[in-house]
Amino acid sequence: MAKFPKNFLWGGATAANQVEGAALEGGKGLSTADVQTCGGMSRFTVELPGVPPQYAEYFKKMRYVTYRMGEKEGAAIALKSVTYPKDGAVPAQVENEYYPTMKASDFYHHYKEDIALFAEMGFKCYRMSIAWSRIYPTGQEMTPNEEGLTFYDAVFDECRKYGIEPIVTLSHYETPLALATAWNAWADRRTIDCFERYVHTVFERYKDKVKYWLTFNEINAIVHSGFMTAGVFSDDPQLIEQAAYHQMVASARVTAYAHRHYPQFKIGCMISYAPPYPHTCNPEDGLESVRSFDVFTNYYGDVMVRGYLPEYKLRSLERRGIILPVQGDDLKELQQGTVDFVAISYYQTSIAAASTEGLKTTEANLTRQVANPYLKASEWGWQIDPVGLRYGLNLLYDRYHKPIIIVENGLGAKDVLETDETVHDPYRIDYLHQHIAELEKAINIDGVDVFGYTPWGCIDLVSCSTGQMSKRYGFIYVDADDAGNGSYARIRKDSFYWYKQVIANNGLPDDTDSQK
Ligand code: BGP
Repeated sequence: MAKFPKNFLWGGATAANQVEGAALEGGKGLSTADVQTCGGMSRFTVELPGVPPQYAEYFKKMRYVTYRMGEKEGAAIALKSVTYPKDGAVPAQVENEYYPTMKASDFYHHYKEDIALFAEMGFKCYRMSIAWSRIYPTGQEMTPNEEGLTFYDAVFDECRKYGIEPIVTLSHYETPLALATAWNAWADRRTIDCFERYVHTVFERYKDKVKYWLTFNEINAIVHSGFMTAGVFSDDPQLIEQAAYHQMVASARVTAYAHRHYPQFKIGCMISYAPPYPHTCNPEDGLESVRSFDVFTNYYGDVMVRGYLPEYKLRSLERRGIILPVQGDDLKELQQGTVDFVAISYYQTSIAAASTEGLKTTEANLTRQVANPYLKASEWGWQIDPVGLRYGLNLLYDRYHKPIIIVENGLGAKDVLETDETVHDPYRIDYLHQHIAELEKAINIDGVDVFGYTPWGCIDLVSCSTGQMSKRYGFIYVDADDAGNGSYARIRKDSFYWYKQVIANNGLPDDTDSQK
């Protein structure tokens, strides 16, 4: 089996809110993630109007956002903004609800042990995020929280000790909650200033410890959940579009700033990548495939990589009566703040159909979509498409010709901890094996410039869509259940030893390849 490029960045990925816990320790303020429940465990019931009963069951298992409205308390489905109350509701923690991010995997207290385990696997890099509310608890302070800064100093030092390159997301699905309750966070332009203040602080503080930065995690996911991604507790398309726009202006601004002040930095954007196949060769399906890819995915990359607002988007906004809050030098800033590389999450492809009536659907990352009859699915209904990774990488590289890093990919599954403290996860090894094999072809056969691969949730953590611990992705098992019970001990799964071999071999080892 051909090898990967020399210095290829093998590693793993996590996000602060899903792994750290200690949500109110060390001076941290609550974030938007900390008012989200664990799927299926809430005392509230949220109806999703117009959804057939077989799917309604699925949505009930998703995470809720709890809120207060005067004397009343309630909940909405985090990933379904149509369930958000119309007016006057304030997202908040309420009595008798369990919020899994408060403890998560307790990385805050275990980081030394966890990074040592990453090093044992041979990680070359670790993709993680900084919790903004650990540095600026409400987002509006003028001076940072020193204890929060010290924590990440310690984390980066620990990584460096083992030669692990940190790849740091500045905003991964968590905005200080106070910004959401004050003015719907990113829907308001003032959040750009707050974000800039935070980013300038961490750039300066960690300039000798961090080289790779990502601005916003899965920035395009905002169409599914304005609250989760941008602190917008509303389904008003005007607010959602302006929040995404503000994030892209902020991304450009901090990217240009980094290029001016820290030329050693490499800044990337991060996009949730689920490239569509046309449902049939009917020209209308083909057209829908181009259209949906542009609207849901390419728009964001086009702005952050190419530096301008594309025509197709401007026309579609115009048709919907939405006005982007373009001000002053924004357009020049977008042009001058283009990124150095493109990061993606890849879990599945999608299907574009001119009409979805009567078509079978399935769950996917953050959404439900038309099912592909050629593919199998995970226990959570996410379809598995390793060839789709090669397909997507080719499309992405053709479009931008920028270096690419895959910062999320992986299989969420229920693992069993055996009495002898082992976890046998051949399904995960198989999934990753197939994706790495296609990635290798994209690099060596197609010439796509991919410089790293960090499978999602390298250590078990809280699921973003469901809030469960039992939806596990890790090479390392964390002994905790959905309600936060357990010893939180770390246990190496079979995939841990397998991935260690992959990294040591800089590619799939011949013996594992011959098993295929
Ligand atoms: C992506 C998010 C991650 C992560 C992953 C897996 O959308 O960027 O934060 O959680 O999906 O999703 P889930 O946890 O819902 O299985």
